[in-house]
Amino acid sequence: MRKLFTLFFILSFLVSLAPMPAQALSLVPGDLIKAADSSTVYYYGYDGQRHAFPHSSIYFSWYDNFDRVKTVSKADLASINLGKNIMIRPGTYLVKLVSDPKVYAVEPEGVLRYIESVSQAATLYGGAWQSRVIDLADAFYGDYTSGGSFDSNRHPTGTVFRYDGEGDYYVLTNGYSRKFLSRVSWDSYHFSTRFILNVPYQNFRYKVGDDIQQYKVALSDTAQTLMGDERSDLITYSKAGSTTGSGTGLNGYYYSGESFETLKYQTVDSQVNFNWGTGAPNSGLDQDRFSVRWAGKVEIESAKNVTFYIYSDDGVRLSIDDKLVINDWKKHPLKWNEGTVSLTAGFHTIDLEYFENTGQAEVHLYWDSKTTLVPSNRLYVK
Ligand SMILES: [Ca+2]
Repeated sequence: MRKLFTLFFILSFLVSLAPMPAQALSLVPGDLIKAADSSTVYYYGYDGQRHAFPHSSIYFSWYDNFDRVKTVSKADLASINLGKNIMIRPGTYLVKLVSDPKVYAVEPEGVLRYIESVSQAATLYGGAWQSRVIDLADAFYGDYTSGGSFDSNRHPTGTVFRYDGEGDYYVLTNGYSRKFLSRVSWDSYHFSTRFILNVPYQNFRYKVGDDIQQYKVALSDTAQTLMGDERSDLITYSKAGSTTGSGTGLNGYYYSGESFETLKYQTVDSQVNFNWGTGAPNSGLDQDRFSVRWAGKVEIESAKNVTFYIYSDDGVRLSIDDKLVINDWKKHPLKWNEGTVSLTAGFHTIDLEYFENTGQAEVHLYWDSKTTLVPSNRLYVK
């Protein structure tokens, strides 16, 4: 192995001394090239280097066929510096390494994120998720970087998708959906339609990013070597001025009985901010002895400790990501409860339960302070 690396080093060194023939070859960044006597295909990158596709499955995460591959002389090929290997296109295949049972999604620049469970895989990719998985030899592992698991149920950056089979195509970048304004702009990125994911709008409602109107080189750079602003188009994109989400509220389930005995009706409540006095929330319920569950997702803009405050009469329980944060399931007059939880940026499940015994009935959900109601645009029904 050491001998091989030494040889590689010497070759790289010799190659670096050779004159650059790109002009004579009239190659442009983005070209695919191979030598006449070899089957190895290279990508000619924006860094002026050639980058090998180390395996056919990696090639087919980027391209559907070999139509665009140009054949050059062996000498011309050898005179172009050899850069790093091409990695799987972000958001395409899921990867399993031969010696590792985990299944990984691939984000830009070869960041691997493991999928925690079969149910998470099915939520992200549907029942046929296994058809996206390819085996990768351990030898390629060194090209990639481990990025841990997903923070929440979102698709990897680079995923191309449409909502519920609708006509518009989007690419997901850092949690933002960015629409391709035309098929022309779509075609210039040579995204393969094989990887377009149908995303259920009810389960995933991504923040709306800027439409893709002008050519963004980072979205098509197979070698992923760009730096600066162009790189940020792919890696660190965040919509300028965007600080709020696109939520509409939580599912509200209203029951007769203090322990969710009989579901009477269901609605979407834009916030949890109710004072029913001594009355009933709805003509379908009695004024006493009812219970309500609000369920959905809450969106956190950036990772932090979040304190939730609830002002209620009577009892409440609040769970975030199935973990109890507030638990005061008792009869009581109006009072404050609070609980703090460390949350990552993104979406978290929220489940708020409330019951009314008799008399006054009131419940309000705040965060950060006792005067800031959790706004509806951070609350999602799913
Ligand atoms: Ca009461």
